[in-house]
Amino acid sequence: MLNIILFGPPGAGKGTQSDRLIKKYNLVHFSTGDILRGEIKKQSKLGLEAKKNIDKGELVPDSVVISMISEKIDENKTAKGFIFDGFPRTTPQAEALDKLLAEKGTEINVMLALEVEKDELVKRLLNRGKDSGRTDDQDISIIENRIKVYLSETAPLTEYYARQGKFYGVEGIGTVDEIFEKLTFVTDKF
Ligand code: B4P
Repeated sequence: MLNIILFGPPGAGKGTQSDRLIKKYNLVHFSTGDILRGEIKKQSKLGLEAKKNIDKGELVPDSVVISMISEKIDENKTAKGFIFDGFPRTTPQAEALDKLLAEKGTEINVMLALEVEKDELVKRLLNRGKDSGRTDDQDISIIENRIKVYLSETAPLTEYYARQGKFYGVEGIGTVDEIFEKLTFVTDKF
């Protein structure tokens, strides 16, 4: 199996590059952001609770996203591999993911971390907010809070995977094709 974590701050290009990686390697895609937005659209209890966090630029509680991912892994027993986009975002999420994959006799092969500076992130997200309808992309103070939460709660995970020898940093500036080429230079080795 090929199991990839696509990592990076909000707006780094995770969703954009995931779409391409899935096609190239025939992987199952798990985007916790997409799953949560689907729940909000359905107005489920989970979605309505998650919306409160998302609209403030905060993370949704670990227990909620961990059980979502656990269910999705169970539903995809014959997958060739998984791409985790926007998950894990905290140390408890990373520990839970290691455990879930170990139970299936597999593990994360690589964390690909897209590196983009703050001004560019804000520009991309505000730009997407013009037509995406995403409430978390339309307000600069919410975007700044998402970046702040990323730096304090999520960025330390690079150390977690570096200790396992699985961390690869990739510059996320340039065209979508150029960045994809840099990512697949790493993933083609697995
Ligand atoms: P996500 O949906 O994961 O959203 P994101 O961080 O904004 O990244 P996304 O993948 O959508 O954007 P991308 O960088 O591709 O999370 C949303 C919220 O859900 C979180 O804030 C949190 O509240 C909650 N959540 C999700 N997962 C969670 C978890 N595990 N735990 C707790 N809470 C969780 O693209 C951004 C823009 O840049 C796009 O418009 C794109 O077109 C553009 N772009 C991409 N590549 C570009 C390039 N090379 N050049 C120029 N623009 C580019």
